[in-house]
Amino acid sequence: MSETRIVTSSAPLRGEMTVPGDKSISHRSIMLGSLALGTTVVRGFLHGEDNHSTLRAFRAMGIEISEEKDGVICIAGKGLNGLQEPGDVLDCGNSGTTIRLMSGLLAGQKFFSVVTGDRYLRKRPMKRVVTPLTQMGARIWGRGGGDLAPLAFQGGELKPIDYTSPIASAQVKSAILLAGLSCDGETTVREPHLSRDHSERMLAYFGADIRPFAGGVSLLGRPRLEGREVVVPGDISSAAFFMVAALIVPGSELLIRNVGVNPTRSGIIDILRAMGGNIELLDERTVSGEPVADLLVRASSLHGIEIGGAVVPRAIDEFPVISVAAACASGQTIIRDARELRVKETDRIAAMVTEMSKLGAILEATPDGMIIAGGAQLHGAAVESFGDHRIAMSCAIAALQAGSAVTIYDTGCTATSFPNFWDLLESVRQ
Ligand code: SPQ
Repeated sequence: MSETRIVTSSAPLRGEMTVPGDKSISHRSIMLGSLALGTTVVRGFLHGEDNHSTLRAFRAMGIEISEEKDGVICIAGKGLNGLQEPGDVLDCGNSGTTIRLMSGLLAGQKFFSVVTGDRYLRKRPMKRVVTPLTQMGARIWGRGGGDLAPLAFQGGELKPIDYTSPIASAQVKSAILLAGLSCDGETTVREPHLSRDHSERMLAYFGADIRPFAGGVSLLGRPRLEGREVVVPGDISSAAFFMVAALIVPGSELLIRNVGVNPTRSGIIDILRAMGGNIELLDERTVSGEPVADLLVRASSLHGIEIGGAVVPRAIDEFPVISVAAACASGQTIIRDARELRVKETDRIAAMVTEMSKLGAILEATPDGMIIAGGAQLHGAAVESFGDHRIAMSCAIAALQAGSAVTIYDTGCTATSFPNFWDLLESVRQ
């Protein structure tokens, strides 16, 4: 995986591009397609390493999943009771979404299973899903008192709960909803702010009785899910790197086509616009139950802002690249309420502060965010990704504005979410 890249500063970025399919939606398409009856065809599936971990796990539980031409995925769904006991440990690789959502699903199966992941995933907290699932009656064991993978499940009957999550997390919410599929009755999840709602939208799209309300969502158990065609839009978290690149490199103008703009994910657009970014949404439409648009982004003079509250979960994966935009903006940016960044693939607050400082940015970590001075002239240096795809790509975007070459170590991790990132970056640099 380890790979070193050298990125030099950029002339304007211009032209049209598309980014690969949405990672969150691609995971859910495999999961719900497997639990539905009949065939699910997935177009625009993200062929990244994280989604392949999900795909392999469902194959290991007896689901036939084939790859057709153009990367289209066909899933022969077997219904809610169609999964089989896997013959081996399910390896979720680097993917938090795979391990946490599958935990919800495995808790309610009639078999034994074990899930694990790479050295980064085995450090990420699992109590957040283990606690509510245990309240539903799940039997789960794990390292660190049940907080760390590998996790073992002795599946069985679950009972529905009404759970108030202390954090806004789509993975916690989705794990409980997936466990709720196997229950008799209504499962409810409440959260402090709305996290991404792809699971809810896709469950409804496959025919589940699911009702969002202010502050939460309820699902009626044992639905009949029907196989569907799912068209996955481009991932706004991948588009975010090119949005920031086009905004900070003078003279740039990029049209990024076919991007998912679900309001629970589009916090990046609101934040960059609030910083003075010129971003237009064109041809807004709905595809497979998800809002989609083309994004026209023009270079802009950005200024610092304060970011906190409900927008944070709507942009949670974009804070590494938001910190790059903030470093290139005039004035101070303060990011609050983003403590969750500390338990991603790496501690993304610590990682961005140390690596952006090496490039000459002036920023400091706070317990739940960062304070970024803005206006610094970035220069070349050698930086680390810490094995985190979003750190590697954010450093590459910062390098476009640096006075000399930036060396980025350990960039192979970009394949987890954005396998053609480097080729696309080259293709839009003039
Ligand atoms: O899947 P993973 O490894 O957790 O991926 C990340 C990412 O940056 O790609 C986070 F590290 O995205 C999460 C996101 O942060 C994907 C996700 C989902 O698909 O449900 C939800 C968010 O996590 P959480 O913990 O807020 O629910």
